[in-house]
Amino acid sequence: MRIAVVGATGMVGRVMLQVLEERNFPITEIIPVASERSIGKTIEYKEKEYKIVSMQDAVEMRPDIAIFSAGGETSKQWAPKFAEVGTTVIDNSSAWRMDPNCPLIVPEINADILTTNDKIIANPNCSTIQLVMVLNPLHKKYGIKRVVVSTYQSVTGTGKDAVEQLNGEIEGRDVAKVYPYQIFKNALPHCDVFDEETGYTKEELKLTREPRKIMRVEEMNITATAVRVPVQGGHSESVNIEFENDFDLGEVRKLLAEQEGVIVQDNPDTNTYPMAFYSEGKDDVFVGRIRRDLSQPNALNCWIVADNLRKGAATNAVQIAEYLVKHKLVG
Ligand code: 2RA
Repeated sequence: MRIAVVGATGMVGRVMLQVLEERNFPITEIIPVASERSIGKTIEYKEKEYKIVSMQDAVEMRPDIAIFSAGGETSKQWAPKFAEVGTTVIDNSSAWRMDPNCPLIVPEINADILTTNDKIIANPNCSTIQLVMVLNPLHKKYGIKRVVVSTYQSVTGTGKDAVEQLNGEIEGRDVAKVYPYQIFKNALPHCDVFDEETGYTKEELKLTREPRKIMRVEEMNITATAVRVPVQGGHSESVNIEFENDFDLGEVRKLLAEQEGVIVQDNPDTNTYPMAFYSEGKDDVFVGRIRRDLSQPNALNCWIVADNLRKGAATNAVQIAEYLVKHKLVG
């Protein structure tokens, strides 16, 4: 397989290359693509140097798959150009996620809808992926009526400039260039930009819309508040789920434990619960603090954590690529 990684020098792009190598993806050639200022530099993949090329050069090289993490504008402009030459694009931006002609995929949930006709495949938002990995098995068993989610999102979701502010290292960095306020010793109820019509941020609207498309459930109501916190390891989410029907807590834990890609960490007696710090570098979605909602029948609370750069972005995209290869949908 000839694989282009578009945005190869960014935080997610670098993790994509790492995950491709770790999982020994069947690659004959890596085509790293980055901004003009990086063209000509090299990246290392499996102890071999690959020169960074321009977007146009990468299109002309006709890779089998192009995995994008380069922002929505770049995806809107270049994903169709790759598709026109027969490349299958897996895009990590929000550009194509709600496009009715583009599948939005979490492999453990809906990869079965993929066909050879899908030339632009959208990778969901990081906070969506970890959420639906828990919602889906429970919805299939009990039917979900409503979800209320509050997120506690790592600064790695913003990028390397934000990470430098994590420890208050804001000398030489304009705080306002990254966030409207310092993130150090703070929490900002502001991820992405505000939507004028609803007062939600775009991050919150992604959480209310993407799960329904992935899970193929139109009537599931979701509301969200997305908060940025000075954490590096991953995103955390406090989730309240109201079901159509009653449930057995033991069965809930069993369903989640049996879900591929989910690990239940849940024992108050031993202070066992998921934490962002310990999720860093891992590909699983961790769930704990599972308990009935004492204020509402047929409802429960839980706490969901995942590394937003891995299962929340790079690993999910690579798993989509693996599915395409396994089912002979590319190459
Ligand atoms: C964030 N989910 O965390 C967004 C984009 N990675 O900022």
